[in-house]
Amino acid sequence: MDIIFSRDQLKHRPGQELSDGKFIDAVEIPARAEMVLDAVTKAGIGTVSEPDTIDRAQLERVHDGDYLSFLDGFWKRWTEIEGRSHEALPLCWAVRSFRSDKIPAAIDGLLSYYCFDAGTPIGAGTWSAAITSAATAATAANRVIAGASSAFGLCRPPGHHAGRDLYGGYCFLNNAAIAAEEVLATGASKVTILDVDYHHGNGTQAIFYDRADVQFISIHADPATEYPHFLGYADECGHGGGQGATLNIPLPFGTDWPAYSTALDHALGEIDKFAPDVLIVSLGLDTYKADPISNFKLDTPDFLTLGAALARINRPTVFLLEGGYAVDVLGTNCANVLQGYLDEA
Ligand code: OKP
Ligand code: ZN
Repeated sequence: MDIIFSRDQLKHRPGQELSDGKFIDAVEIPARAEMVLDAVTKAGIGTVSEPDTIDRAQLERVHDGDYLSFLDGFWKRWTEIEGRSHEALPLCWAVRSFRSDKIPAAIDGLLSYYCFDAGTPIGAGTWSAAITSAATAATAANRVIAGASSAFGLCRPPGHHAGRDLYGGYCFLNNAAIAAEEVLATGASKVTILDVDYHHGNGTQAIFYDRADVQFISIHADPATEYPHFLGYADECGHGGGQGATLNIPLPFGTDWPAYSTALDHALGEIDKFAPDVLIVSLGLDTYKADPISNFKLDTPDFLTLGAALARINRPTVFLLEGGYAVDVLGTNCANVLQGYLDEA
């Protein structure tokens, strides 16, 4: 299986994030990617190659142009015009009685406008890493389009929380959505994005909510009890032409493999019915029992079983890394999914 990665993706180095009401050391750190790279290489999953460059048109299939320009120019403005050198977080958001149709002029207002949480700092290398992560996803998609039966985009930062003009949840560009549009641009008619990250992929869902050509299925912690809190309930099924093309399977704290496996079987049955040309897996490994910010109970061997189950879909498959913060075991868990897939494929 081709593995795509660039060391430019290590340039995003967040220091601190707000979590449970206090600042903690950021968990979405460069070491995550290095651990995954090391493990997939040692496991013999495949050879690693650099992503192709990604152009603005590929990004604009998913993202708003003003949003992209904001992110692209942010660090220069923050440092050279505002005279700040610390990483940036927003302070207030346009909730309920606030207007959401006004785009502020001030940089702090813009941060609040384009961001939805206080856990996703922007620093000097953030844009470079994010755009390279998106390029990694697009390149992995292109390997499958070119005929490979599978590919792994070692994306970092992750993407599934990022919306058309919204970042948060450690995500800036929606890697899976960019990969899906890449596939559709080559003439494929249907793509499924299966999101197995512990957290609901609110960005991916929102981007494709009214679309019939992209099926979005997510198995995640119940938003009533877990981040991102405001999307991912079972009654969200798509809208308009996309009615029925979104499936959310929220699960309670403490979910272990037997219960997870039942949810997965449900998801796989729906994918079979949809019969996509390509399957994209938003591969979060934060369902692991010792993940520092999560509350499911999957164990390391369960990830082999997960990979094998995905192979039985029997479709060209693009794996894209999302979350997973138990850094020491993250690489092994990720390699297990890919190994389980290859053994079964
Ligand atoms: C990103 B991905 C709760 C802190 C939550 C944000 C989590 C973002 C997860 N104590 N912080 O889906 O893995
Ligand atoms: Zn997650």
